[in-house]
Amino acid sequence: MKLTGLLATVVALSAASVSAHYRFDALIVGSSTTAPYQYIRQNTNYNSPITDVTSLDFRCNAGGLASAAATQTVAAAAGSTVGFALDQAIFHPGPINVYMAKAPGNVASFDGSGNVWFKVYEIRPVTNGRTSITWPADNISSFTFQLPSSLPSGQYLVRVEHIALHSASTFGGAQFYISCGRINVTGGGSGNPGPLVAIPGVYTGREPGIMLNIYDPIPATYTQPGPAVWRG
Ligand SMILES: *[C@@H]1O[C@H](CO)[C@@H](O)[C@H](O)[C@H]1NC(C)=O
Ligand SMILES: *[C@@H]1O[C@H](CO)[C@@H](O)[C@H](O)[C@H]1NC(C)=O
Ligand SMILES: [Cu+2]
Repeated sequence: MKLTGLLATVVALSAASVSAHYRFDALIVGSSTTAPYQYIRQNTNYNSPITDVTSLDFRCNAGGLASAAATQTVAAAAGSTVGFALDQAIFHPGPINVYMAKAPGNVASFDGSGNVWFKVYEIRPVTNGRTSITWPADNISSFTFQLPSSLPSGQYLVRVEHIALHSASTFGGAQFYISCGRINVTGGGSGNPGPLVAIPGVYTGREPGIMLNIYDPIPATYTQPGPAVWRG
């Protein structure tokens, strides 16, 4: 009995530590951090990472399409500052990409399928001729960026991915930490965001910035995965 109880505790504790990954759980609008999962679609996998870039879960994380109805939409003016906050600091090395997709109607019923996603922001590593590679996203608990002022008004999904690269030297080794939020862009312009990609579809998993060894040898350069950032 005692041993079984102890084993159960050990199993529960190790499950807890496996599940204790950082999550992008809140949107930042202007200078306010919103409540966890108020405007972010809740996932159901305790944020064990997504590693299959062709999976539907790659779009908005496991459960992220099903939780659409429970999520609210926050207003943010084109040209204003938005961002993501995490429940704990990022603790794996890797870059960040943020994509947005405009819903044809109400974002509450938008599943983000099709060639609808453009990149709006990225955080790249800093390389130094094979002597070092550092990751500005390491250890951060939030980040913000500016929405282009020519971004058209309307309702959008905004999707963040942190690509953890500590075991990325083999296919499928990169770990994606993903969340989708909902923003109603107001006061927008007549820009034409692009290039547009599908998610999943944007990556094969064999990109030089997804399947690589970041330790030995230290990469001389790094190729950020995905399309160029649309700057409006
Ligand atoms: C991360 O941040 C914490 C708290 O500010 C600090 O103690 C720690 O040294 C930082 N770690 C890295 C790798 O920068
Ligand atoms: C989005 O903003 C527009 C303009 O303020 C407003 O009319 C509309 O009701 C908003 N929609 C949502 C879903 O918040
Ligand atoms: Cu991990």
